[in-house]
Amino acid sequence: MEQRGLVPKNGAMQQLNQAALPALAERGIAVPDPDRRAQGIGVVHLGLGAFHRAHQAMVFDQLMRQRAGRWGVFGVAMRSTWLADALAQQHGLYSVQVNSREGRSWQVVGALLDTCVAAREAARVIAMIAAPSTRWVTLTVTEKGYGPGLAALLVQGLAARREAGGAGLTIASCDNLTGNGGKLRKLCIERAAQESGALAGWISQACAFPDSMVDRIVPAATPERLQEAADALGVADACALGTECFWEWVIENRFADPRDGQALASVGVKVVADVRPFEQAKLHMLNGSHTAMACIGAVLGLPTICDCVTQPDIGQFVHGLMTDEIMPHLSRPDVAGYRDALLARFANPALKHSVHQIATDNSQKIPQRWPPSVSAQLAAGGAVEHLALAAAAWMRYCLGEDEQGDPYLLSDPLATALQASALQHRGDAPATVQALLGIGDIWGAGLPQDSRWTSRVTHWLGRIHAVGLLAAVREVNRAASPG
Ligand code: CS2
Repeated sequence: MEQRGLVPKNGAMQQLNQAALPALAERGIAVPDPDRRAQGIGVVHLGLGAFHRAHQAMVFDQLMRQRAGRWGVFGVAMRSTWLADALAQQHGLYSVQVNSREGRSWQVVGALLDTCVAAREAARVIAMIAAPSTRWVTLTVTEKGYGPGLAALLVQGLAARREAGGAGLTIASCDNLTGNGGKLRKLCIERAAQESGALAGWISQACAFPDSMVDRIVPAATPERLQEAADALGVADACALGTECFWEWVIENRFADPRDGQALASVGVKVVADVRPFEQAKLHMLNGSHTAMACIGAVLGLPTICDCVTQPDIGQFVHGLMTDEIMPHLSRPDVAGYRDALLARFANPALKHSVHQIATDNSQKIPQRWPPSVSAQLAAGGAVEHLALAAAAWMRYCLGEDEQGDPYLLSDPLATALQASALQHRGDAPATVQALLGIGDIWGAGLPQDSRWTSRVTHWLGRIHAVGLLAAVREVNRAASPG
């Protein structure tokens, strides 16, 4: 979720670009390898949002500093033009503020060597996927991006590559989907098979689609952050970002060029045989709690995740959600330590991570984040009180108005239908639950039929109507730890 036109009020201030780097280095700011452009593009990245730029691009930047192969990035925005154009004006350079408990530091990232917009320049994207110098394609196109448009673009690029006699690629999905590599592989092969069996066969044999778990909290930029960048750098950066110190990338050991695993591991990426334990822990614990807090915060009028988790009742609720209803089904080592680290990350006051940003596309995110834990708890005969309250909070969120009566926009492909349903049944918990919990694309086929689940969601939605959301959160907390 990028914001356009956030230019600091610095009048004639010089802009961040290649010529500004020596002065920045003198200020003690980490700058990219001066020869970065000579290293060449090896990666085509689709989805130029904040997350990629503060995560994979920083890993590639590190590899470029070590001269560990060809990792320069051709950054493709899928639709939005302003960011690709702003980055082009800055020679692909942007700054990242890294916020830890010890303080903040700034770094200029130089992995992006060129940018374009897929909707405007599809032929360039196809040519770059086909270029002999390209070794990887990475993707952060969000949950809703995995459709026919993406498949067509990738398959056209891969067809051109095969026709030119090119080698296979590593194609790494970095979106918050379960089994993201396998999903992308299936999408590409099915699309290719519509054109030619030989092309589908080549993709399945020559290209590698590793599963990936990627993690770093990267809020959308704000005018305040851009101003802080200008103050720290002494130049204007329209593309500056803030993030936390923590980052994690766990990737399946499946590469078109097997040497890439070693290179990635040398800069801190975990290369493993099976990503699932890491992926499940991250999607269910981090993203699952995020979506719960996003709905709760939006309804209560709490603007950020930090505001939510540091409110004692909500903090206790999130702890209980993770401990009682999510953790029993995870196999990541030291999952209690993982929970405690997450709670500390959520409470980072510098991030100011907006609940409305996280609530964007809820209908596309919930399927990966909540139903697997609900089903596992029900199968084990365990409690689902926290998850049911989270689901009820989402339904209350769909009204598009907080408890003070202040309206907000739902930004979701299903927004119109969700809000219409919520408004139609306003105040009627059983009817709301029947309408919103029955959407199979969100909840799957089994859960809407499970009366244990639907009755608990109905109970908590009724309590939200009767006593308000925060009092309902307290009731869940009391029920979970009586006395
Ligand atoms: C968040 C994620 O916006 C959201 O849906 O839950 O972007 C989250 O911050 C990242 O996955 C953290 O790695």
